[in-house]
Formats: sequence, C-alpha cells, structure tokens
Amino acid sequence: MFVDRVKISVESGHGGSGCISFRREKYVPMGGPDGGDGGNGGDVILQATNSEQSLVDLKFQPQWKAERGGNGAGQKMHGANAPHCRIKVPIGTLVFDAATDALICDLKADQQECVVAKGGIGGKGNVHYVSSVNRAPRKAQPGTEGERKELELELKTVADVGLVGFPNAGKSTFLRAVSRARPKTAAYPFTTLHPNVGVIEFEDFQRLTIADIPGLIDGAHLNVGLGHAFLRHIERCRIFCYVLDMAGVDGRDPLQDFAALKNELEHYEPGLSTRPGIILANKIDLPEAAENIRRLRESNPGLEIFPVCAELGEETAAAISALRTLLDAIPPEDEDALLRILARRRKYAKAQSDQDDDDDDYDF
Ligand SMILES: Nc1nc2c(ncn2[C@@H]2O[C@H](COP(=O)(O)OP(=O)(O)OP(=O)(O)O)[C@@H](O)[C@H]2O)c(=O)[nH]1
Ligand SMILES: [Mg+2]
Repeated sequence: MFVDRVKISVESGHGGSGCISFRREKYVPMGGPDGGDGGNGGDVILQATNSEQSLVDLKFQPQWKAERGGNGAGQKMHGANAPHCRIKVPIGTLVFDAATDALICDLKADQQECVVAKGGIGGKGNVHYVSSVNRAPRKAQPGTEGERKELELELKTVADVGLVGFPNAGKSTFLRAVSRARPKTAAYPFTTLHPNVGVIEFEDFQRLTIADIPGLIDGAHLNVGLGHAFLRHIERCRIFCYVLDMAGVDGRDPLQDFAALKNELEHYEPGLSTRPGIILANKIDLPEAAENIRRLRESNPGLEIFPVCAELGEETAAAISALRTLLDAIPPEDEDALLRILARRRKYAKAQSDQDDDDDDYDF
C-alpha cells in the first residue's frame, strides 16, 4: 500500500510541576525550601529517513503523543526530562499545519529533523521563590503545557530525473536495467501503481536518482487512468526523461504519445513541459521502431533522442551519460519549486472549498 498524503495529530508532553518541599534533617532546624524543578516535556520530532518509502504507517497510527516531564521532588531533585517522540517519514515529506495551512518544514535530506510540537517547560520548585521577606515560600510553578497540532503530511518524492511515459512504454524496465531498483514490469498497462526511485552510482561516486511513476494517459489531468496525482512525485525532478514505445505495441503512435505527455504535464503545471529533458526511444529491437524513430527525429530536430532497448539493457549508457551532463549543467536546486507547490496547494484547497459550498446548496 502506498500513501502519499496523510493527516496526523501530535501532542508534545507537558512540563513537570515544580515541588514545594522543606528540608527536614536531624540537627538542621528550619532547613529552608528544597523543592526541585519539574522536567521538560518531550518534543514531537519528524525525522526524514531513507528507510521509509511511504506514509502508510502514519495512516494506521495517526495519533502521536510525547510523554510529560517528571515532577520535581524534595532535596532539590529535578524531575526527569521526558524523551522526545520521533516520527520517521520518507525523504521528500512536506509538513503543513492543518489549521493554518502554513508550511512547517520540507524534509528533503536523510536524517533531517524538525520539531513540530515543542514540549512544555518544567515548573520551578519553591527553592526559586526564596527572598529576604519570604524565606519559606509555599509556592511552586506548574509546568507549561505542551502543544497540540493537526498536521498534514504530503510526500513528494525527491529525485533528479523523472521518467514520464504512457503505460507499457517500458519505464520500469528501463529503471531495472540501469539501477538496482526492482519495480514490477509486465505486458499490461498500469503495472506500476506507486512511485519507485532507483539510484545510479558513477565511478566518481556521484549519484543520480531516477523516479518511475505510474503511466499517464490522455486526460490524466481530468483524473482519467490513475490521474495525475502521481505527477506530484516528479514535479521536483530537475529533468525529465520521456519514455516512448517506438514500436507502438499497444497500437499507439509514439509521436502522438510525446505530444500528449507534454500536454498532460502542461495541464498539471504550466511550464512543466518545458523543463529540460531527453527522449528515450524504447523497444528498438522491434521492427516498427526504425521508421518511427526517423519520424520522431524529423519532427523534433532540436531534441536529444536516445534509441534504447530497455528489455535487454542495450544502448542505455549513452542516455545515462546524457542525463548526467544535463544535470551537471543546471543549478542543483530549483528554488521556486516549493513556491509553486504551495501555490498549487492553495489553489486546490480553494477549489475544494468552492466545491463544498456548491454541495451545501443541494443539502436539504
Ligand atoms: N520488445 C521490447 N519490449 C520491452 C522493452 N522494454 C520493455 N518492454 C516490455 O514492455 C512491457 C511493459 O514494460 P514496463 O516496464 O512494465 O512498462 P511501464 O512503462 O513501467 O508500464 P506501467 O508501469 O504500466 O506504466 C513489458 O512486457 C516489457 O517486457 C524493449 O526494449 N523491447
Ligand atoms: Mg511501470
């Protein structure tokens, strides 16, 4: 099961109370106040990790609560600070406050952490309230309360290259051929149902990550097929690799496929289809491919086209080195990507609320 959106509620621990106590000891009359401070409550921390690929665990465990700090005690004993509650999430998780819709953090590196609810602070014991006029204070501070928040987590896979193509074009086969990722491949559409990321390591230890997403079809932006929900997993990719079935095995024309793919990307986000990329002209082992490659080259003279046979892993090296050259040429981070994501989220939320308002009109 793959989950890329989830709502959770988190609550940090309250601070422990300070203590009111007086020193009682043989031969020490009127020993004075000795109430210790309370310990701090635990924070709730989100931690990005390589070992999680989806938010599915959080779907089944949406409530998280950190422990409260220990209370202070006599003999100036400090209450124990509560341990922090760490929630592991996949890399690429965006965290939003569900109440305000504000972005809290963008966890995009392994082991990156973010405190989403700060634990309460322990209260002070009565030792702190001694003064020249009050030498036996019967006053201590309660700990401050923890925070309670509803969070919306949205996973956007982080990869350098996004594979875009129609179902059955051979995206997963290509990923298997060039990396150690093992997505399922089969001769029927929609074999891939959730994103997979493969990693290629070069001899100079540089790494290139490639994301494979479910196939797109005409009208994906209108939620046809698996819709364009999965495009969110490649919108952060710096370059695209369009995978085309040059033999038209399913009776389609690769030239039309290419135009349709660009159209879908553009519908999802204006400007997305102009992001740099290469074309992977797949299935060149089949006889129909040669003619289609000629036509594709003719109609797209400026584009880099790489004929490959993903099934046998042939001719893939040139495509991979072209991807690397392209990546090296563009800036490491698209700084506006996050802003665009936030803008689309707001647009989506507005459309949802407008729709809810319309629904209310018919609610008798
Ligand atoms: N002849 C030939 N067949 C190929 C080639 N590459 C992939 N195929 C076949 O095409 C079919 C679909 O491959 P997949 O890799 O599952 O395609 P996909 O694009 O991931 O498809 P979805 O996950 O459904 O979107 C499989 O039966 C592969 O064996 C190739 O280079 N030549
Ligand atoms: Mg696939």
